[in-house]
Amino acid sequence: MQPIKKFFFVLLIVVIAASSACKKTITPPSPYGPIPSKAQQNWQKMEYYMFIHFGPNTFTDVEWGDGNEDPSIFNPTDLDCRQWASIAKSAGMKGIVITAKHHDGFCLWPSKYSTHTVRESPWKDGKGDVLKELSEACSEYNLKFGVYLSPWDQNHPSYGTPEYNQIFANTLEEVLTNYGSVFEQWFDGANGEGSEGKKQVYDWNLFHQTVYRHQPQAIIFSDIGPGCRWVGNEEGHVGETNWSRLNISGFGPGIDAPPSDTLNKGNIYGENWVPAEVNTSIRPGWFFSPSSNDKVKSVEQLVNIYYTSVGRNGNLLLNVPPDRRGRIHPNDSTRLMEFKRVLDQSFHQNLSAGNIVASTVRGKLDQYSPQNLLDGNYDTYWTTDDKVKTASIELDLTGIQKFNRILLQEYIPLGQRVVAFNVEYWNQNRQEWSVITEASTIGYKRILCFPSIETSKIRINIKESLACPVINTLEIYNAPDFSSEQGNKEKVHEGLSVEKWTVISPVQEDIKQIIDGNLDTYLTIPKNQAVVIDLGEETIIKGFFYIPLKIVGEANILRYNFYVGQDNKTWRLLKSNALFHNVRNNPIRQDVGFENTTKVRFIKLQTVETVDNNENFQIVELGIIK
Ligand code: FUL
Repeated sequence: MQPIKKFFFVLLIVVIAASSACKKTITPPSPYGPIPSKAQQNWQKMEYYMFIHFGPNTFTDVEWGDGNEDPSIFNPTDLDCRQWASIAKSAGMKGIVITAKHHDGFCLWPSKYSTHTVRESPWKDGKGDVLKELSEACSEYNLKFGVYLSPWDQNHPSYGTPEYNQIFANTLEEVLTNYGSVFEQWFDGANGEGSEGKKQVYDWNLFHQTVYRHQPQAIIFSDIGPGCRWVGNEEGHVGETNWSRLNISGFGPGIDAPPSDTLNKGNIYGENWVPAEVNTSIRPGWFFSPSSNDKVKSVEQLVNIYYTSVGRNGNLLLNVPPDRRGRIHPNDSTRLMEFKRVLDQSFHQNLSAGNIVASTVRGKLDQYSPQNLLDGNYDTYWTTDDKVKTASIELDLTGIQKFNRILLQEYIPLGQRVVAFNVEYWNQNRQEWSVITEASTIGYKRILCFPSIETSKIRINIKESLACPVINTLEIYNAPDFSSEQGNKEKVHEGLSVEKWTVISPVQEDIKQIIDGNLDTYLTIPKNQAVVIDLGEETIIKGFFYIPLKIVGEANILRYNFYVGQDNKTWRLLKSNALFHNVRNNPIRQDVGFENTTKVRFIKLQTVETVDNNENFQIVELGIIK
């Protein structure tokens, strides 16, 4: 080879070697830890969808039916699933999950494995099928369709026997094969008693296999997933720190679930990808009740829930229970539209444009440039070299902007990485950077809320990350302030002359607090002490209420006896060993009606069982319903 040719040959080799070395650094970061399946990625992008609680409880004013309800009570006068779907669509929701079967065992479809179904009801002469109507309405409105099915079944005669698991799997199969594609299978972990106190050991393996056989893409919800997880409360908030990772081995749904706090935050080094789904109701309870028509959550409450769910890396499953006509009540639909308007106003104008630079860019390549944060493309991202765990991005907004929200997204197909970060703004007066807000996790989506600031520059500092940060979106908004006037302040003892009442027992300091109408105070009382109230005069009552302490898992009353009397000696038992429904997970005010009105002077509430068998019980307020 001539020397000159040899020179060019060597040069070529060097260039090829160098460029292939370069190529190494441009490979995307490897996934870190567990990552979401394709189905979980699609599910996460749904963000917000509707829960429908509908069934016998809609007509009986209870939260948990006991399975003895006569199917003839299920008779909606004007059921219209297209109305539900059109409201969900206009509200910006992406799907609907319906309680196909709740704990009372009543099937909203004519199941051949049960005799307690719509077929046995007068609705449409027993020829109706709510699942058929809803699944069709969902496809018409381009919404995804999902199903809630409670394994706990207080009606089915085989509940509590080995045969039941297969029967439940058969009903599952019916639901998953007759109504098209199901995006989410919602399993309630509740595992109470069936008729005659029978208990059931659930065969979760069988249930899961049945789901995956018929709907392989379905996301399975339970306390511990595997598709998505409960957040440990029904109030509408996941943790400010929220890992989509969870350790599930050794745990199970229901009583075997990890502690609520773990479900709320996830596990930083969790072995499985089990993202959070925040389920809550637009009303205090899950089922419709005429008494909650004026207790629909305010726009302010809904907006807060949005920020503590979607804004914290969780999906929002918002329950909107249809009324006895089988339609969504105007109070709920109006509120949903008001809420949607606030969301639209808040997020319609993205202010994140301008010159963006990062302290470091993977391989110094355009492919990973911070410009990707602003391009609206979900699949392009800014990232750094593998060894980098702290970094900053700075956005020059080219002019002063006013804003109060920052939205960030981590590119979760490569796992969840960021542990801590903050946001700073350029303080023009002081000519220095000032911190706006500090936060922990990002995940699929994080929205930070802070008082409006005006500035020309912001900086995001990733302060700790488990692996090199991979961020695909940065958006900035100025959300409007809106009035919080619409809140519903509960009037606890409305229309009653509570000043005439005396709490005779227990004798305890501050005992008056349980009848003072103040929801901010509560008392702890030993379980063996009954609460006795002298109403001061003979009063005609049709029920009573108990307000538990509003904390999940608190030692509230679970089972009770309720007595009335004309004096403080001879008692008439009106409720024996009765259950406050769902009080562990959703400790809201419990209204209990009697069969007949009754004239009384004294009332007595006796605790039989507390949540988690605590020795004491909590009471915020006790009162009567006239
Ligand atoms: C709970 C149930 O017990 C409630 O009734 C409701 O269905 C809620 C969504 O899940 O576990």
